[in-house]
Amino acid sequence: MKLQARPTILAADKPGPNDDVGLVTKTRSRTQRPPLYKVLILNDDYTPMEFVVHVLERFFGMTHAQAFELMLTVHKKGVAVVGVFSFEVAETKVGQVMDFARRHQHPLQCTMEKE
Ligand code: TYC
Repeated sequence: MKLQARPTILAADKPGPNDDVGLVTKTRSRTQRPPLYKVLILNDDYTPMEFVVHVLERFFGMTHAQAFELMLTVHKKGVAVVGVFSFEVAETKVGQVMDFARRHQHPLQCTMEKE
């Protein structure tokens, strides 16, 4: 017959009255929301209204009616928020609008700012 090796519990391993036994503690860390960025479109005296309407339809998924209304707001007030996006999406949209305006030789300006 074989002798079974038994684990020896040393004094140092034995739980004492102040040890955490059977307690699971969780550190709750608040989940941070990623920052959002407003994309703004600015008025100028030269970009044709229809071009701005087209930009809003093409890059911001607006209907013709929505785009026309927002274009008029920018025309009257000087600036308007086109949408709110993650940094990467906002950056892409600004780039697309600026590139499209430049290619058509219109001075239309589009910027982003942290919300
Ligand atoms: N003010 C321009 C015009 O009278 C039209 C315009 C509207 C230009 C909105 C830019 O973001 C703009 N032709």
